[in-house]
Amino acid sequence: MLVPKSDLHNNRVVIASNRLPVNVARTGGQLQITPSVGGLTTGLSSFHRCKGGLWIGWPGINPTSSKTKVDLEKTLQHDYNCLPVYLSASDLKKYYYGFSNRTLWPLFHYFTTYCTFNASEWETYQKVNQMFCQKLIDVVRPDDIIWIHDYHLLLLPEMLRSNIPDITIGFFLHIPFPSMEVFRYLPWREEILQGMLGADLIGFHTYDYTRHFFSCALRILGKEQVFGQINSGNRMVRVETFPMGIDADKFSEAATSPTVKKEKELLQNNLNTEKIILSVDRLDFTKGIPEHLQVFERFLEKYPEWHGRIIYVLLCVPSRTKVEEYQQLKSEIDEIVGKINGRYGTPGWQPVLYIYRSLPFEELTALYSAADIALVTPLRDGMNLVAKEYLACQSQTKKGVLILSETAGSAAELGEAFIVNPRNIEMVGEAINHGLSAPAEEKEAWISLMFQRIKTYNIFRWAEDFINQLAQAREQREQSQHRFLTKENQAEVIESYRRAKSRLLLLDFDGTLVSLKKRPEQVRPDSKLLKILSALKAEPKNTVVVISGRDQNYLSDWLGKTGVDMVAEHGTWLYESTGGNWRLSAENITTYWKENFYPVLEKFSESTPGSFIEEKSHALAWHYRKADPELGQQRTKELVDTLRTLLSGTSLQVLLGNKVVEIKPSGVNKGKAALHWLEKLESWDFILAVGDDWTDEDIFAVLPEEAWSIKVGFVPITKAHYFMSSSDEVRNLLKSLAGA
Ligand code: ADQ
Repeated sequence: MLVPKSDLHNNRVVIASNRLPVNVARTGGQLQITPSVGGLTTGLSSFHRCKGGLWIGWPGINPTSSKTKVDLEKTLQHDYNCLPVYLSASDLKKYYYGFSNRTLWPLFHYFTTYCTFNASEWETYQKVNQMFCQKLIDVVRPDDIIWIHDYHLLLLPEMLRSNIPDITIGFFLHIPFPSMEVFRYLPWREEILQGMLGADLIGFHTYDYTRHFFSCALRILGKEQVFGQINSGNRMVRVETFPMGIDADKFSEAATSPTVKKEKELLQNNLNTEKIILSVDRLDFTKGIPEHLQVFERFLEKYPEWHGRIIYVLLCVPSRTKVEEYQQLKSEIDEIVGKINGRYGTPGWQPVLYIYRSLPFEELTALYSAADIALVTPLRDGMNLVAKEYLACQSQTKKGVLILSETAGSAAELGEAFIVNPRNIEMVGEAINHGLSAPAEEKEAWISLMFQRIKTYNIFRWAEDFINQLAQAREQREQSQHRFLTKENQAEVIESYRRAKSRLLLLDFDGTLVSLKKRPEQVRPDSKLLKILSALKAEPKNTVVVISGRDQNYLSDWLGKTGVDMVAEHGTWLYESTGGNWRLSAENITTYWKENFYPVLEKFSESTPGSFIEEKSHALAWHYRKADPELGQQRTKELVDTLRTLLSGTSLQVLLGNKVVEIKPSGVNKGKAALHWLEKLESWDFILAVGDDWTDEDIFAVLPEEAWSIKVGFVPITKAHYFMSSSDEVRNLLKSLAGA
């Protein structure tokens, strides 16, 4: 693992999220500032308070008078380190209630039938992301760390990157990243992925979300991940899993504080019950609140011995109250609560205590510490911090039981909880019953183990971990940026070419002189390229060699007229213009083996639609460029495993190229071929080697230190000294050399 040279811990962190950690509302003509609710802000606020920095986002209000706006901005900045982005009612309607909460939120939580796909809302979503971008551009300093949060701002990383290319950007998604099969519904899926890839580091709560993101990047953008990184133009983007924590000590200490103890006593006296079950949720369809109630109703039906002895406290905080589905959900919940209380309640016992508001911290922690069972069973949840907050509040008494949904991100960390399928009403009811009778020592053991984990990987460790990884990503980007061939470097190349008396140019073909196409047979060198190659060849001081994986016929047909030297089939065949004939690079190269291996490749082709075999004179290649990318990767692993076993003890080797697996005689590679020319002179005055593929690494490996070696496209590991972005850039450089 790379150790960051530049530690980012002293740099200012600028957080950007839809909502600020405080909410501004007008009550009785006065502006009231209160903490915002919701997992993102409650979690991150502790970090922000401790770290300082700046937080930009929507304050919850759009004052009409510009003086109020300015005054509020001053107060927010001075007292809370916050900077407001004011949004108009129409922007909010389309960007927040619309695209964010009626498209992205339901889609990412697998509620596809709730999704609307509206082009005008999408436009506003882009516009608001642009507004956040402008706000950041106005205030950021070059050394700032920009930390963008959540699904409202998925386009912001790339927008900011294109305006400030060198800025350090982290992005964290607080909700699930859905599987490819669901994500692909989104009409603007490419734009969303590209938007996220503007960051240096992208973080998700669980490995499943990370896996889904990789799969979408591969299938939708054709971008493969290599060691957890995705190539995005001239940069690598890291993608990592960071399960978000809470300020565990704050909750744990609060639970035993005198104020909270008093609150708890008051609560217990008022409720006057043997056992308490508690749910704490934002009122949202993903949280499965009607299902919680169904579970409790079924529990009462199945276990009548608990009648009059247990109360279910259902605490819901109002959320997105302007969205129709949320209003309907609220009515549904009201109705079910009424039904259960009507059916089972008695003059002295009300089974469900339903609270529909945000509670102050002390009351919330009192409830957490009084509850015997926390029913945390969302239908789908990115992480769910309530589960962790409950455990922290139980860390002293250790009397509680956590029932946790398998579809909440936190289930990946909290394995000692009763993990349930939230839609299986019987299963959850039984878990409640077991939880109520669980032996004290078992409960103690479970809570101790889980609390230890959330105490260690708390919100501060989580943020530190993210910032550390971001520092490494930035370091890597800076190092790699230095290796892109700048204008000055190009001038040096041209100058050293000009001065040289003997020059060797070793050039790969596909992806280097011409850009890659889905069907290799469609690639034809155009007249401009042929002109450049002819001009370079015509210069007597030059030796120009095109080193390719293609066969001799293709190269002769298309490049023969330029007079350049050529290498076909990755070094099997050599052609020197002085000799005028193709010849094998070594005498002992055989072909009899092909008939044994062809059936093996045939089997893989049959089971991988879209893949095909190419038979070369001395090699067999299995191409999967047109196959399903994930299946292609999987089959490649299987094929390589199979071939490695079959090839051991033979004089053959397996070569992995760009979406191709090739079997060929061992000892033949582009590097060996390059040596043939390199060794022609004791020392060349000027050597240039350019290639884009793994197979070109063999050329870079045999070059003397002073050679100019250029990799086309960015990869984290290469033996080449420099990078160029595209084959167009390579051609421009060659054109300049030809003219020099
Ligand atoms: P949320 O969907 O808001 O967060 P969650 O993680 O459970 O979900 O956080 C809810 C927060 O609101 C908790 O801190 C809780 O204490 C607080 N809260 C809930 N009801 C309350 C009430 N009545 N009074 C006071 N406070 C209340 C999103 C994602 C989650 C992810 C978080 C953090 O949907 O999956 O865990 O972000 O990344």
